[in-house]
Amino acid sequence: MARKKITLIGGGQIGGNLALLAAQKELGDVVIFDIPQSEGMVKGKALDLMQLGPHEGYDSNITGSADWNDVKGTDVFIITAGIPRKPGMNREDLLEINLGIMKDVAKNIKVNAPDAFVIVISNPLDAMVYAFHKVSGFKKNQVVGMAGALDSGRFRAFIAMETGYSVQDVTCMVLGGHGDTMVPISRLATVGGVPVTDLIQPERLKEIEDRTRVAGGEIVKLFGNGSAFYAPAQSAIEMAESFLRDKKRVIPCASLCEGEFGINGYFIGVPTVIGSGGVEKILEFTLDDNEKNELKKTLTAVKHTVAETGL
Ligand code: A3D
Repeated sequence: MARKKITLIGGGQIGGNLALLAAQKELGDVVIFDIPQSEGMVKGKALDLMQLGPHEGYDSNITGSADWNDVKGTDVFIITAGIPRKPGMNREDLLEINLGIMKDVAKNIKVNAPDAFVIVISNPLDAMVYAFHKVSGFKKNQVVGMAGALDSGRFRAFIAMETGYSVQDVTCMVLGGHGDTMVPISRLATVGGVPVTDLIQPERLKEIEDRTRVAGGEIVKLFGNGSAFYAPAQSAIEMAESFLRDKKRVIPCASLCEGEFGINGYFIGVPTVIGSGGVEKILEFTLDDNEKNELKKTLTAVKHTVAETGL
């Protein structure tokens, strides 16, 4: 069977880690694509990763490029093109610059790989994935945003840090927009099947939820120059792997809702089945009144950012 082709649009902090993880998991051959001014940087990263192959034992072919012709035949794109946050910025502050970039990327992907599956990471995420979908005209199952996977992972990490139990046994989901209004569903979080609400006092759990909501900003502040990249890269790779290997994993992703959870016409974080058909299904479940209210609030925030795209 021919190898799959994974193209990373943007070869910066997240892009470089995506390439490493894709190769380590032998998901396929990897193209790291960036603007002409960064062509040397992505070609260098690609060569460096080829030279890691003998140590790690992968046979993935990794190349760097600034030529859209090289993305032809791509099975899955992961888009990080754009600029990241600096301290004091919220994700919405990136909108103007990243929207222009996303429009250009969407047009070029549409021309060169119209059947590919596309995972968007660039911020502000909910608006960027919306913009990609609008400009490309791709089917809704072909386009998804990575945010809930990361936000849920952060919530899991904090619960493991609090309880001292293995993070492997912590399950939970964070729904809604990728911003301070995101909705950690603590009611359904468990450690090895034991409800987290029986393990952590309500006030402390509330603090952990609050930390989860601003976890990206906590790292931005520490870095002073850029945003998180290790966990975001791994989160997107899990989504790409589920698509390429038809795993049908259920991951909170920014998917286009058409009536699910009472939401219509917006990409927002909901439990999503990812398989060879791309976004195969959104799993709806009954929310309690508080969760419904929180979801309404986060939808309002997402609508506001999407409106600013003018699309
Ligand atoms: P960075 O290291 O700056 O990499 C971005 C790369 O995009 C740079 O190499 C740019 O040269 C490149 N680029 C710019 N314009 C284009 C273009 N038109 N075509 C191709 N490449 C281009 O940033 P990063 O990797 O740290 O972050 C990338 C994006 O992900 C930012 O917008 C972050 O805010 C976002 N991000 C999202 C999450 C989510 O959970 C959604 C988490 C972390 C970061």
